[in-house]
Amino acid sequence: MASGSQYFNYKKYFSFVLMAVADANYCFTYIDIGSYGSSADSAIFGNSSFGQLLRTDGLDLPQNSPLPGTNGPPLPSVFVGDEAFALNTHLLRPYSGHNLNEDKRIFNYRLSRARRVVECAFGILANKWRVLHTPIVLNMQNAISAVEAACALHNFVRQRDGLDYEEPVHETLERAHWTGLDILNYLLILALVSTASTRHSRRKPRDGDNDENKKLPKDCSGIPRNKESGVYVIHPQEFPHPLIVYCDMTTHSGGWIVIQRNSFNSEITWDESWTTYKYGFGNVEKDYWLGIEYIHQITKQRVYQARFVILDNNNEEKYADYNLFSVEDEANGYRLRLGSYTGTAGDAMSSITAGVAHDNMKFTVKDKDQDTNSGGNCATSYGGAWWYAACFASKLNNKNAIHWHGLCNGNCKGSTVLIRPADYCIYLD
Ligand SMILES: [Ca+2]
Repeated sequence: MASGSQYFNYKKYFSFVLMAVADANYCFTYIDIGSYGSSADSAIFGNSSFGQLLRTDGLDLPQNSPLPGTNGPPLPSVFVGDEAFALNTHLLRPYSGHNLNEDKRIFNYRLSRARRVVECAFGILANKWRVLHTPIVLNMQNAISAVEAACALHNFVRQRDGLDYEEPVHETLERAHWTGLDILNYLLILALVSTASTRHSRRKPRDGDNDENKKLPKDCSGIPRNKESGVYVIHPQEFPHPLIVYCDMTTHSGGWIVIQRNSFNSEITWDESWTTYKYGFGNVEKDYWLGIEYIHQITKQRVYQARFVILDNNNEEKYADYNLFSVEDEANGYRLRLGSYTGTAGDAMSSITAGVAHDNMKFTVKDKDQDTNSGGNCATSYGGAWWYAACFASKLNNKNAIHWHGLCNGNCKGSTVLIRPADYCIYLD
């Protein structure tokens, strides 16, 4: 055994750290491997050749240039990293601490979304070379070589075969999931974004291969039914880019996209602006809002159904199914269109007292009043954003004020909103 005691980490396993930079195509452009598992995150980065080159401006980064589609000032290319990194001209990290103001919260959401590329790269890597899911029964030097080889093979396969969409990509940074894995600590994660990311060569198209993303499913109903729930990449028809979503593959035969998830004492405030509600926020693995524009883009592809899952104030799960669900475009205020109700939660979306039903309502946010309340803005009065009428029988986008008429009165414990194609075949069990 060549491994020294410094590889012996606090978990009492022999471990080492893989730190990587990934580009926008999920390929690794730099890896640093073999740092002691007992080292602090920031020390590993600082001691790596990459960290030193970044500090001394020795990396061959592209010239400063305006952001695409703007005449704005030239900006530097940046790497995005997590809290372990120190801020640098070429490195963006999240704001830390609680009680951040709106601008800082939005920045953190956007940064988190950008960082997801490298999280996905790790997910694709570990799902293809599944030895990385388990303790590696090799001496330390050979284990390091095996991981280096897996990273090189990952790039090789990525450039030729593209993304295997059939594998979930969520088991990456959630180290709690990795109970069997202590050889690798995915501690330090960076993704190269901005103009530098476009320099990577893409694979050559093959005959009959017109669209690099043609393998991506249009929604979670395109994921094979035997796959587990988790984070997947989908690409709605006619939409310019893929989306990262959570697919629920178990509830009532699966195939659902989670478009909203909220829980008691949520980490997010839900008190966001129109633009933020438009493009989404939160953590796709925890509480999040997918984005009303994306929900529209998904539901315009075909006919969808929805399930609203509500945890009442006793933590009992109830549901409301609507056999049709669509959201109109922004010009029409993202108006909600629902079909008929069945379920156990009660119909708090449509067949309820006139004036508070949400079916056929536009989407209202604190800075965009599209409700039917002539006396003011329901979102300003009651928080969050919803298909407010004058004002509500349900509201799910609130911190610790989740409401579903007849079930829980602002004290529901959680909610999840699921959508899938209306003609999705269910198992009879
Ligand atoms: Ca109003």
